[in-house]
Amino acid sequence: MNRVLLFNPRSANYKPRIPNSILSIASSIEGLYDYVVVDGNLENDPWDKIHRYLAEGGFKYFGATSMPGPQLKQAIPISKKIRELFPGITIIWGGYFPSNQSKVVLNSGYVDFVMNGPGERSFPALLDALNNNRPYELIHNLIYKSGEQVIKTAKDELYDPDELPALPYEKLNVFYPLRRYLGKTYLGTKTIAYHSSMGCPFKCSFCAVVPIYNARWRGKSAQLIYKDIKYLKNKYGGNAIEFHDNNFFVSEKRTTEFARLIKPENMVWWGEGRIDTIDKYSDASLALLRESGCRMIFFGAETGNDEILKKMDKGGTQTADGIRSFAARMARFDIIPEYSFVLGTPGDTPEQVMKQIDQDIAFIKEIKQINPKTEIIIYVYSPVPTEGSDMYNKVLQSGFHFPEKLEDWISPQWDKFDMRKNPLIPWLTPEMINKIKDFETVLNGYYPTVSDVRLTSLKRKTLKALAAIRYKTGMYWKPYELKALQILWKYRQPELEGF
Ligand code: B12
Repeated sequence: MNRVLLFNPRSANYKPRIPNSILSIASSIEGLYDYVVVDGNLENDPWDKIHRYLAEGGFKYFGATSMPGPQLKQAIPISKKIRELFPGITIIWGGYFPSNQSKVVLNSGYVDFVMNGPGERSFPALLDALNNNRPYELIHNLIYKSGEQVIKTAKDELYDPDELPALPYEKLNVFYPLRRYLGKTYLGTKTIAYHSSMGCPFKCSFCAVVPIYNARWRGKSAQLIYKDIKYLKNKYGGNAIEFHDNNFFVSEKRTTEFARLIKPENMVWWGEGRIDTIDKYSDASLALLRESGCRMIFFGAETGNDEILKKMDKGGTQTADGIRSFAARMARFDIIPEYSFVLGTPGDTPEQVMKQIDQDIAFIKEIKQINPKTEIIIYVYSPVPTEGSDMYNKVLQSGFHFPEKLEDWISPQWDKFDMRKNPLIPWLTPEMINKIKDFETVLNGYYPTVSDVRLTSLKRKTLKALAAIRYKTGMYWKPYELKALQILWKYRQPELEGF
């Protein structure tokens, strides 16, 4: 028997979403292999379930997906235990973390293969090679060890998403009722998580998508997206959509075609896009997006400093002025821009880094003045290995290095690193981190996010009143009173939890 166990480790918010990574992999072996899915987001003790499956026998492969951060807390110990107790099982990891950190993953000794980016073609090809004792060295998108050497095979061209098999929603429903994945969010009571494209056509020097997709993007056609959404709506009652694409809005034609199709369905939707891309959309297109239910769009604004924007390689056309005028333009169409900023990027001296943090704080306040509905997400810069970029070179020069042992990624020191909240970055002093976090607390007090559906209007007003003096005077230092209320009211942060 060649059974396959696919594992989605628990992510930050414990709020289940349709697990698209594992479902895409499942779709590639549908009808070829007997497989089961274990979802850490829906299990109190996923190891218990996994152990019971493996003890049944017949399993030859264990496939896990992982982002950096909390998912590793299950992916690492569980893979390790499987290696100890079931040494005959081949362990394969995929997703953003192992693709970007393949060396440390393979050196652990308990992961045999890493899928480097899309797995829809390479995963079945790998299983086929292993089952038939055939060489796997020529299969694309693979990383493995040969002796002490880490080998990366060639990358496949991006697949045409329209040609990939449909996701096996019905099969997932056998393991976990699909309804449990359609959660309540700011967008609706039954929110569908959907992923409609691969990659991103840009090469921002801080982004983890770049090493994997190398500025390539392909989108599923509007009709097929609509067909899937309609199915999930009719069969399971989905009434809102979160598009999880790295960049949903690359093609105005595709976006507007989708908007026209979805408009009569009365669904609210959200996605991620680029300021300069969407600013090129016509007024008619933007109006159509809003009418079709697009309520909010996530954008990487990053910083108000044009020099840094250039270093970030944002494609050259994103500028501070563009960020400002676009916030105003979105207000005209009643679409909320959700702007994310990366504070604490490397500088030549500590004074320069601090000055930049202050300037970014001032810029964020300016944006809020231009369009108070703008949602602000603040990240502390955490490096990703974008080899060759100026920014990453600067990071390396500062003495920064990633953990050398896989388990170190879940040590208390590192486990928050990729939550972009508490990075171990040489050029950022505790004073700088505190300033960023204190400002964030005050900002979230003065402008609580609309996406927190539990926060009543009374709570909002209380937070705002309490934060007003600090926000207006710039006294962000140690805002314990606000923090206490945010903890008490379980204030949610979209950057960590999604909606
Ligand atoms: C949904 C999502 C979340 C959700 C998870 C929801 C949930 N409850 O499960 C939430 C909001 C919780 C979240 C949180 C975080 N996320 Co997140 N998230 C995503 C997002 C938007 C979609 C993931 C997805 O479903 N993709 C669709 C599938 C089809 O693509 P895929 O995962 O790449 O899978 C393909 C291949 O990678 C491969 N593959 C994947 N898994 C496997 C497994 C096997 C066995 C095989 C063979 C192949 C394989 O094959 C798949 C099909 O081609 C991605 C961005 C993106 N568009 O992918 C970011 C992303 C993965 N997240 C990221 C990060 C950093 C985080 C956070 C750590 C920090 C943050 N603040 O964003 C937190 C904490 C994560 C955690 N571990 O809990 C980064 C990772 C960057 C990096 N440094 O590697 C991404 C890339 C966003 C970004 N551009 O920065 N996230």
